[in-house]
Amino acid sequence: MSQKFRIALVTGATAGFGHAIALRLVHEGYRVIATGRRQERLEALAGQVEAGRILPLRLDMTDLPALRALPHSLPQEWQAVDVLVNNAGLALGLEKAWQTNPQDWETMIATNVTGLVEITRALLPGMVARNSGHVVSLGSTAGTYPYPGANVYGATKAFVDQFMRNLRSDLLGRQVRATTIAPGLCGGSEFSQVRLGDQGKADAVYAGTAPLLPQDIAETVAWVLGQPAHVNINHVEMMPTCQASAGLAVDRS
Ligand code: NDP
Ligand code: 8X3
Repeated sequence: MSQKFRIALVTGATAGFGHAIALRLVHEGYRVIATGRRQERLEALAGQVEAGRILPLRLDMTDLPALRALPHSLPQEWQAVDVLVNNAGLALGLEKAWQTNPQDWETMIATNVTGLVEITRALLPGMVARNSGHVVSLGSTAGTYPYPGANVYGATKAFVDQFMRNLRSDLLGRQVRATTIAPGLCGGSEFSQVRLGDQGKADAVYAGTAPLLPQDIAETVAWVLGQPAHVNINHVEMMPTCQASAGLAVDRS
């Protein structure tokens, strides 16, 4: 395969944002390593584009040995990853903190925090050695604005944002960029179905709204990556026009 295309690795490319980002980055001229647990979806994604432009890679973000084996476990011609899009992640439940399943908290932390930092740690040395690269991570408005039931999910996204800001500090003086994209309400993905475990409840989240869509996130990723080399977009917060913060809550009981 020709080396003329830059290489991006997109986690969570089997659905939602990651699927749209992978396709958009192929359109932008990248070769894309598309990861997730559902191999058949990755194969189908690769089948949507010219042969050799997407490498489907089954990768569980909680499998620390597999994450730590990167990039050397990749085919040689795919090892020089220029762009890492840390997109894989999930919310589980909307219960009050004391009513949650502790295992759900562990899963969110393992995926959204531990998996994200481990894959970043695995791929950063190559970017630093080449003095070229960009890490883009999906945060969330839930990392900034608290709401009932967001407990650990929102905290994982606050972690992502601060981790990325700290990366920027470490990377000062290197041509390796770091960005967080923090969307609000976004439909067209499996996020709410995974969170609530029920398609009807998931559909109700978006009823009567015009939410962000995965293509909007993919567009933002492409914009962030397409900035001139001297520009680092630190943090992008985006909401649909139908959403805004609603002020502080007061108990009057
Ligand atoms: P989806 O549920 O549609 O997609 C989530 C992706 O993450 C899937 O490809 C899934 O792949 C992957 N994933 C989940 N767990 C693992 C795991 N253990 N190992 C590997 N891959 C995993 O959600 P979205 O596209 O909506 O969300 C993408 C990101 O954006 C998440 O980080 C989410 O928190 C964030 N976000 C979402 C918002 C929204 O409203 N939708 C708003 C703000 C941020 P598979 O199951 O095949 O492994
Ligand atoms: C997803 C957005 O508001 O459901 O991160 O937490 S929200």
